[in-house]
Amino acid sequence: MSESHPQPATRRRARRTPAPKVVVQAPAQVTIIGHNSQTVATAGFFVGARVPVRVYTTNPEQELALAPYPGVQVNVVEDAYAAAPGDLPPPPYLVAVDDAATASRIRAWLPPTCAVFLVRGDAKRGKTAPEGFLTLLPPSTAARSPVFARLATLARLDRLLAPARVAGKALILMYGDPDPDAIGAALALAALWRAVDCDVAIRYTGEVQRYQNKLLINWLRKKIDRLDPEELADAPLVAVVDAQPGFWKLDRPVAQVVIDHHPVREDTVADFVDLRPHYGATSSMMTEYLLEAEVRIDRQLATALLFGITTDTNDLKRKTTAADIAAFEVLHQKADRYFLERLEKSQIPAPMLDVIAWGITHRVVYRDHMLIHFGTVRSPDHLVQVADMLLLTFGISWVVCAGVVEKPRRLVAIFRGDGHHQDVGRRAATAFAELGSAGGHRTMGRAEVPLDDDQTVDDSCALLVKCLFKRMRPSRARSFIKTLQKHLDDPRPADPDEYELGA
Ligand SMILES: [Mn+2]
Repeated sequence: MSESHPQPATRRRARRTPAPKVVVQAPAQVTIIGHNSQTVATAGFFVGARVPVRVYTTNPEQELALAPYPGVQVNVVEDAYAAAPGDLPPPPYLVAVDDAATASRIRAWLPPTCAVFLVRGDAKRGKTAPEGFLTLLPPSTAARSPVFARLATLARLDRLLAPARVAGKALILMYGDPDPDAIGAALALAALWRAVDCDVAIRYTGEVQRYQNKLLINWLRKKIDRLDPEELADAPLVAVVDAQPGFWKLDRPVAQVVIDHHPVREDTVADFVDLRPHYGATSSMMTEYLLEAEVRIDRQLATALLFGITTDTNDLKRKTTAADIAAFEVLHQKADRYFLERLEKSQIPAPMLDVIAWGITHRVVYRDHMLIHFGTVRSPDHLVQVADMLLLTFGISWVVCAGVVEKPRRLVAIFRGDGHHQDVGRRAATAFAELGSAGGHRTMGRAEVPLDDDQTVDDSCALLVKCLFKRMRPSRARSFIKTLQKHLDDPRPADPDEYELGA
C-alpha cells in the first residue's frame, strides 16, 4: 500500500478504466431566507461551488457577515417575513429559521415547488423537517455512521495486513476442488498481502474437477497449484479462504487467518477470523477489503472475483445481499466480459454432444415431462448434463434422465425441474424412497435404486415408469415401457472419457 505504491491507487485506476462519470449540474442560483446560525454557513457552501446566492433576512448584521463572499446578494426584509418580497427568484429555497411558526409563514408565501428546504440551527439538526420542507443535509448522526463504518473496516484491514508484514511469506489455502469464489478470494488476499511486500503462494488441497474452473485457472496464468504438504509445514503464515479449517477431514491445517462466508463453525479459531455467513460470496468480502485498501483491482482479478460472485449467488438470484450487489457493480465495469461469456458458455465437452443427440432422439414426452432412459451408463454425470440441457425445452417443466450404473448395480434417475410447476425433489422421494435413496429440492432431485443381478436393463425401464407414474393407466404405462425398451436396441454413443483441456 503506501510503501509500495507511492501514487494514490484511485488515480491510476481512473486513468486505466475510464468509467462514465455522472456530471451533477450545479443550480443556477439559490435563495436563502432566514437569519439563524446556519445562514452564513449555507451561503458559504454554495459560494464555494460558485453558485450565486440571494439572501433575504430580517437581521441586518447578516449583510456584514456575508460581505466577504462573492456572488451573494443580501436583502434585508422587515415585518418578520410576513409577505413575499417582490423580486423573489425561482426555486430552490432554503429557509434558515429555527421556529416553526416563522417557517410556516414563509412557506405560505413561497410559490408552489418541491425544492423548499429547512436549514435548522445547530441545536436542532438531526430533526426531520416539518411537512412542506425537505432536509438539505442528512441528519448529522447518519453522516457519522458511514465514516465510523469505514474506520472499523480500516482497523480490521490493519489486523489482516499486520501478520503479512511480519511474516514476509504466506500460504493461502483453498479447500478441496477450488471453485471460482475460492479462486477469486485467494487472488484478492494475495494482492492485499503482496502490496505489503509479502511473498504469497496460492494452493488447493483436492483436484480441479470442473472444466470451467480449469479454463479459469489456465486463463489467469497465475501459479495456483496443488498443495505439497511440506509447503504447509514451512509456511510462517497460513490463510484459509472460502472455507474453514474444520472442513478438512484429514490433515486439518492450522491457519492464522480465516475468511469465509459459509456457516460459522464452532471450531474455527484463528488470530484473524472474518466470517460473514449472510454474504453470498467470499469474493464480495474481499472486494470490500481491496476497495478500502485502495489496492488496484486489475482486469484478471476483477474477472475472477466477479465470476466467484456470480457462480456462488447464481447470478445474484440466490443468497444475495446489498454487499454482493455493491461488489458486483464495481467489478463488472473492470472485468473481461467476453472471457466471462466464454466461461459461461463452455459447459459441454465436445464428446457429450453425441450423448445429448441420442437423448434428444430417444426422448419420451408426457404432458410437461420428458423422460429418457440411456441403458447402461458409466457415470451418472452424463445424465445430469443431458437433463439440464433438455429442461431448456419450451413447455417442459421437468426432465428425468435415467440409466443403469454398475458397481454396485443400480438404477440412477436424475431429476431436473423448473421448481415452479413441480417439486422434483419431492417427486423423486414419492416415486423411489421405498426402494432406495431418493430426494432433493424443488429444482433438483435424484434417486438410486439397487438392482439384483437378475434384473435386466429392460426390467429397469418398467421399474422407472411404474414408480414415476403410479396412477397411470396400465395400457399407457405398458406402451411407455415398450417405447423405452425399443430405444435401447438403437446403438448408443460411447461414454465420453475424462475430458481434458487442450494445450
Ligand atoms: Mn463461496
